[in-house]
Amino acid sequence: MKIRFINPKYEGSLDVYPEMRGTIYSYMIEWPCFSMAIPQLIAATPPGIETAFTDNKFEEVDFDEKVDLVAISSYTYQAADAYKIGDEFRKRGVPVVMGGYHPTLMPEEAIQHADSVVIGEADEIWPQVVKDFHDKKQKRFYKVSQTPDLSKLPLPARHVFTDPYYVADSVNIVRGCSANCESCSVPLTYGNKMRYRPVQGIIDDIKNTRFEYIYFTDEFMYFRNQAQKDYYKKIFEQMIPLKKRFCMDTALLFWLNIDDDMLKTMVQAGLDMVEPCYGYELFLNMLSTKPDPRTGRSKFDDIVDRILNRFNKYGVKVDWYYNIGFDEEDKGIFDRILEFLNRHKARMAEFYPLLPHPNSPFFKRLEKEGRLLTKDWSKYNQGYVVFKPKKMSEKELLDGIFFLYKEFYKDVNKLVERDVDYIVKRGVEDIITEKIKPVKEKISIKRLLPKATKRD
Ligand code: B12
Ligand code: SF4
Repeated sequence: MKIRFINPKYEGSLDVYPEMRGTIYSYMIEWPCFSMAIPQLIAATPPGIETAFTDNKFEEVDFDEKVDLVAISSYTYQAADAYKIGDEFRKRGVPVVMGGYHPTLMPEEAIQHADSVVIGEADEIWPQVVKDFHDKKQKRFYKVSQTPDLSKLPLPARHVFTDPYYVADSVNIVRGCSANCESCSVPLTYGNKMRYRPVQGIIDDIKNTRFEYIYFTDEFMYFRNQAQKDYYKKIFEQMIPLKKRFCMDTALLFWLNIDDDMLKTMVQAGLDMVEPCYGYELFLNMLSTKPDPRTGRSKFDDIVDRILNRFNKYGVKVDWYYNIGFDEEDKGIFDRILEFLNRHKARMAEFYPLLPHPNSPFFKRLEKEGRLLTKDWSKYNQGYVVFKPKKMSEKELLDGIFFLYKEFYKDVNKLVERDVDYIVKRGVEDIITEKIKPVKEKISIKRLLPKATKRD
């Protein structure tokens, strides 16, 4: 039996803006890592079954290939393509199974394009699904009733990512998020109880990575209580000899809770960059409070300064990640964000229109209020505005985001400093082959080149 796994293609968020398409900006924003869904499923596939992988972002799908089962993984922004791929294979009589966030959130929709849909985390149920297809006894739906035992996760099959475009490894530590942000689908698919993978499994997984750079796929690393801090400390201590560099998503405010000893351990373990996934709502609303006109500063500025001073001391970068378009936010938000970033001498930032993930409380509220503009899932990639913002028009939101990119990166040195290997590798190669336009002549290829990380 042969199974072909497919990761459908998706449009880069910035490729949506005509002026940005094909510029180095679009490379900069697109992260160089991959989803662990398919590597995890390949690892869980029973022995004796042949597996193959197509990453449709980089390779064409061969619809005429002779395979016994096609397994498609799909996030919402990939769903439209996932469905096309499913339809094509089914037209040719090849059975299709779908899973992932989107089919989990919209199983009745996904089943129109597949023979089976797996709802939830498939790690443990997968061998049974494969057996059922093998015996031609597959069910329409497989609903995972019990979350998998994370201590038993096999090491993901990282070798499938052979495409030279990848330059970082993804590593998953926690499943679930208790922040319960209104717009997000993580609590809906994984639940709001944080489930921690045992330290040893994570270290073994990291030892198995192929790149120097690691992106921790946990949406939100918590350091709220001692038990959480102790858990992460154990991971970071054991990472020190592995000589990695890593980026993590977190809430900046938690860093007030982190002592110097912990921060030093993280830096020794390779902490390179922090990306705030600030329970988006919470943090942004604080930021959007207008500064005191007398001082030009908000109360929040002092806290940010304290945190940033510590990061600067250890050379840790912050990538300010914004979702914009919350109900409280008016047209003034763009200037306020820019002023805030400039006040804090920020070097990196990304800006996106807020995304109502399907079936999230925000999505349902927008539907009820008649503010949802489209259910064309290919537009759910945070390049488009898919809902009507409360205090501005869709165009104002999109234009505001474009304004932020242009203004924030007016100093092109900032772009150069954003030394994510991916920009270096893809961006430089493509500048040389003239596939993309550098933002300005000033971006020096020589300055970029030495930073490239080699694959082994
Ligand atoms: C890695 C990652 C990426 C990578 C690669 C994505 C890719 N498709 O290849 C990159 C960096 C490119 C990316 C980009 C984006 N991402 Co992203 N990303 C992630 C992240 C951090 C990790 C994914 C992962 O590895 N999970 C671990 C695996 C093991 O879990 P899993 O996918 O759920 O798989 C399990 C089950 O779902 C199921 N399953 C999955 N597939 C299949 C298939 C079959 C056949 C079966 C049976 C079962 C099954 O079994 C698996 C094992 O249990 C997630 C957050 C998260 N923690 O999940 C966000 C996430 C997927 N991203 C999200 C978003 C919104 C984006 C962006 C729009 C962000 C942005 N602002 O640009 C962009 C979109 C693309 C673009 N325009 O650039 C959302 C998607 C929400 C949704 N409803 O789909 C997520 C969930 C984050 C969030 N906060 O909600 N992303
Ligand atoms: S947006 Fe981030 S912090 Fe909020 S629920 Fe989703 S994953 Fe958790």
